[in-house]
Amino acid sequence: MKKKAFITGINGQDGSYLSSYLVDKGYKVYGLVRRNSINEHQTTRLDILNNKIDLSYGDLLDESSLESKIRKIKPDEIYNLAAQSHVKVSFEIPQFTVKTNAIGVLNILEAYRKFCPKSRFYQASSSEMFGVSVDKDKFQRETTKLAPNSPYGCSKVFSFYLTKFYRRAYKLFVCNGILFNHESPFRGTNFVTNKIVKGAVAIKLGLQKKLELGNLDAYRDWGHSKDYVEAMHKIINHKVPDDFVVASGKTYSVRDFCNITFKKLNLNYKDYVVQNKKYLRPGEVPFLKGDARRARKILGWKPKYTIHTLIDEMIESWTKTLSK
Ligand code: NAP
Ligand code: F7E
Repeated sequence: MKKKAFITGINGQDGSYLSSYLVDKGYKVYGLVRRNSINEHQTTRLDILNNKIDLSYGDLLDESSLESKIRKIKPDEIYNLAAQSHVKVSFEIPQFTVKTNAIGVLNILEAYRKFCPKSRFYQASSSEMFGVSVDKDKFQRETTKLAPNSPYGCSKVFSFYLTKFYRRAYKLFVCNGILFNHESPFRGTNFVTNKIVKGAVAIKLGLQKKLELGNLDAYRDWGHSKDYVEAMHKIINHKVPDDFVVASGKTYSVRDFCNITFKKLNLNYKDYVVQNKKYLRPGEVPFLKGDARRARKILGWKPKYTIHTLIDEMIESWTKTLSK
């Protein structure tokens, strides 16, 4: 019989790559989507999957929709990817962010505990939980102290500890992937990588003159979403429930990312990038670099993309879209 996976946040960046990955592996994939007033824009990232997945309406803040779906589907694996995932936006809508990313996780954990406790549960935890904390060797790893610096980071720390508690108290198969930034052509265009690549390509094509950004001196450890959803599957299929850091182990500043991207288009970023204070945050995470040695060693996870192949793919995608 086909294994069944239930994914919240299925129409987001990771949800769509994870769906393709699991469909290719022979899973029956079910997903939860929120009702949206423009129906045709809701699932564009899932277009290539046509009728191969089963979508239904629900919300992490609506317990009854979670309970009825989990009771009916009885999934083998639950991937909780739904979140208000934008860090800057979390300063503007902190209550909604915390309700979704913290209480929402409590809601789905309870539905799982009550109605499908034999299933396995993956929680999308984040390197934002480390916040301003870095080990002496300049890496963050599973043992690094958590010091979040945004409402988003705080909400993810709550759900991280909550899932660990459900594992300990109720002996459930609950695991966390502590994922560092991962990007793709499917990334929302208000996240910095896709904003930079889209802007640089638009400038190259003569469609835009300047690119406004915030803090150019923050460092991030960027990977590709395709590699990271593979890690999610390995984490949930490990023999014991555990928590793993997933990262490339390399770090670049936002300025470096601009430099690399514009250079690939034979442009100098200094001629086009301007700073606008409106993109600065009340709290910043200045430096992220993950040590994913445990995931590599124990799970055999190995990313295929580098920052260069990631940017090349994003440039190709935006060139196609903007040249139409
Ligand atoms: P994303 O593209 O923003 O997708 C988030 C998804 O969650 C969307 O499908 C969104 O639906 C859904 N959602 C938001 N609020 C919801 C609610 N109340 N009920 C049900 N669904 C809701 O994010 P992503 O990049 O794929 O990230 C997936 C998960 O990994 C998130 O939990 C994120 O916090 C976490 N994470 C991401 C990264 C990263 O670098 N990408 C790193 C670490 C952790 P709508 O389309 O209707 O808004
Ligand atoms: O910002 C700086 C900004 O919004 C990266 C989410 O997936 O990864 C993501 O969170 C850096 C920050 O991602 C602009 O200040 C400069 O230092 O692309 P971002 P993020 O905040 O790191 C973590 C791991 C998650 O879990 C989150 O869900 O870039 N930056 N100028 C800018 N950022 C944005 N968005 N826009 C700018 O104009």
